[in-house]
Amino acid sequence: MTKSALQIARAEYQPKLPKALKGFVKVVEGEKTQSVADQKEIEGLFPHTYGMPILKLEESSEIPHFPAINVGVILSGGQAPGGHNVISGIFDGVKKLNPDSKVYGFILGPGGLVDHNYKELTADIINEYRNTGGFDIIGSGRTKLEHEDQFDKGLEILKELGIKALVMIGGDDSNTNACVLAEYYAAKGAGVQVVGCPKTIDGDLKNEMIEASFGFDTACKVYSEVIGNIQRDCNSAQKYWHFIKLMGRSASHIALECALQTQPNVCIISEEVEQKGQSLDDIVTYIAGIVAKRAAKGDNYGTVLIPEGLIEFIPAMKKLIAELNDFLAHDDKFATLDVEEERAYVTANLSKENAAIFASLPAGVARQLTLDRDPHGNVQVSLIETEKLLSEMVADKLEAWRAEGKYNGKFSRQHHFFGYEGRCAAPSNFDADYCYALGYTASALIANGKTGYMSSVRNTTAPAAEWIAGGVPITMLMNMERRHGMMKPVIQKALVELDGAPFKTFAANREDWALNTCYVYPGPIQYFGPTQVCDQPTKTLVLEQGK
Ligand code: FBP
Repeated sequence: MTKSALQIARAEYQPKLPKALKGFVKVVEGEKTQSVADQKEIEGLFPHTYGMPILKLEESSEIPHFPAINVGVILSGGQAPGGHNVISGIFDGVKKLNPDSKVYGFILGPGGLVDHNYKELTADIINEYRNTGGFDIIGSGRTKLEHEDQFDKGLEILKELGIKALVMIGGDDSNTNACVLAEYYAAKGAGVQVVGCPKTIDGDLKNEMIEASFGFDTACKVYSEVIGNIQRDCNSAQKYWHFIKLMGRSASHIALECALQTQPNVCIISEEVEQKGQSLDDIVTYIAGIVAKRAAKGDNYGTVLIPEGLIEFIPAMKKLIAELNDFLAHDDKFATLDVEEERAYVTANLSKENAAIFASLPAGVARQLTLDRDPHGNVQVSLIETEKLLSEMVADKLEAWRAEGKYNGKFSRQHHFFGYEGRCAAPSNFDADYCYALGYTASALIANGKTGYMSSVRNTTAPAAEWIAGGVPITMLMNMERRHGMMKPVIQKALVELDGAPFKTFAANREDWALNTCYVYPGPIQYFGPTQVCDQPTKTLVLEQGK
């Protein structure tokens, strides 16, 4: 297989580990925990895995004797840079504890467990994938593990392969599944532990114990590089407004981080839109206002960042989507209709208020809202062309203002969507190190018999040697939410906090960035060179930690 020069050089990179993980470790128990909300319900649903203590890994002078252990790994959901390093961390960790240990990968996500589709990950295979992007070592998938027959089917193959522990590498939904599975196997006395690792470029799986989900760092750096390039082009030709949609299905962490890195003229933050109760027209008026003010100075160009999940945060749209979710989850007729019949049928079955909003939407957006959910019941927002919808509406608004004599500029538009481009990039040093440490930590949790935990690595704005490794009970992150029309225990999504330092920093500067041209050009991720260029964490993390 032909490899690029970077691939060859990068294969030699040895990820940095926290000091505590360099030798042998012991597990130190901390405080008992409770769930973030709905404690009674969550405890009732997870009697075997609720309330467990937080765990910290510390250096140990004793040389432990662990029996060989077979571990299964699953990559679940959207790709995120660093997944291969989580697996190589697990592999190196269990091999260090006992060289006869084995790692099996389930193919194409959680479905591989149910379908008994797997392969043993040998040293040769692992070495091919160290420090590379992507999930192609075993592939990923979005099958939701929620039924007991799936758990039992999985148990058959785990028993057959002598697998004592399963590591689920995924986002909030997949780690919720990991917790359900851990509880089920514990209740059954199946002898299989389940441990999770926090993955998602969206950055919305975090709390005080999980500082970041892996992949966020690299993906934001890739997007910021290209936004910077567009801004330089924009500033050179001075003739286009660029509308750039950025991935992040719910939370706006990616858009906010990219704004902090590149200082665009506009960045919409969905959580603020929701808090202020803004309508689509409010957002359009805000963007058009900035276009008009810049035009008055002769600047008929600029950049607008739009988070992928925006539509779902506009309060009126949110109500509409919630009713659509409930209705479509229980309706059998919709799937049998022709495309032309769909809209009228849905409109007729919605409440008056939602029917009016649904009827007012452009056909493409309305249809997208009724199409297939992902297996977790989420609308597939990456398919909604919000960047075009907004630029179209801004153009209409500017024409209306022109007619009233309030605007006299030029408004030529370009559209971009950055999402898939960043999900499989070669992990930055931060993600390469962080992921390797997460995997290594998972192996220590497994060796110490833990189940229902998520691997946690903290203090990540300090040099890697000072990072703190441990485990957080997954039940601690849970609350009850309505999904597919039913209340379900799920990990609470971490949205952008409007009183948090990253948003406040953005809000304090956005007017200046809007009217003046203050673009920053971050350039490409650097893998070799001075630490201040190569090992920088995200601005979000630095600001959140008050540094
Ligand atoms: P995860 O939460 O599973 O990591 O996926 C996040 C994401 O990359 C979103 O940003 C995006 O909306 C979605 O996946 C796209 O999903 P798909 O890969 O199925 O098109």
